[in-house]
Amino acid sequence: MDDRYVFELVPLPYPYHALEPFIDEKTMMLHHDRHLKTYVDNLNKALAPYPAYHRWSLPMLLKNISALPLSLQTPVRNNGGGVFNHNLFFSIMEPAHGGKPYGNLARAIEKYFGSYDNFAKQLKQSALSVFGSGYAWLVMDKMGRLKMITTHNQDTPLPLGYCPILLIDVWEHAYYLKYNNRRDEYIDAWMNIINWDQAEKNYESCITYKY
Ligand code: MN3
Repeated sequence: MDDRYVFELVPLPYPYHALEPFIDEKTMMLHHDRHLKTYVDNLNKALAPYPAYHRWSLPMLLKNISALPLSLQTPVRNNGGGVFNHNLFFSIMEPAHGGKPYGNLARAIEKYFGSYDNFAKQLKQSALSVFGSGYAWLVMDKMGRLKMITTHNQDTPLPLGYCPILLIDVWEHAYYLKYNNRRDEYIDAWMNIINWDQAEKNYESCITYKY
């Protein structure tokens, strides 16, 4: 995948039904084929008249949002953020097999959160605390420390200087069909389908490249 204009709809890395029973097939179809596709299309539309930014990667655009022309800032923030967040979100899930963090990330989670159970509890609290639409994140700060943060709408942690490791989407479109207003049940279910291999890779690349 080329991470520059013209952006493409990245295929889901598993079938739509692969996350059942935790996330239903219909939600995954709508979430990927409609919601993400709309962000991709609108990001391309917004960037089309600005060839100067066609060589910028998506993380570059998002990290340097305040350096963009004013008329580009909101569309990139909303649609560029929508593309970045969803590609990361879909890649950080996988069919459940009872996985837990391992390796360097597991050691870092123990160091900064005490234990996996405590980490899971805090992530749930964080995700419940998002008012309206947004995300709860596990990120690495510039000192290499793990932190939990929340963002609203399609904002990303990149302008804040954080490197993303994993995130949970708590927009209603992520869970409403199956869980209705029961966000807490969705979060509990979601903890079963975290792709810890990918989370470990993200952590390693945060350490190597920083953002
Ligand atoms: Mn979403």
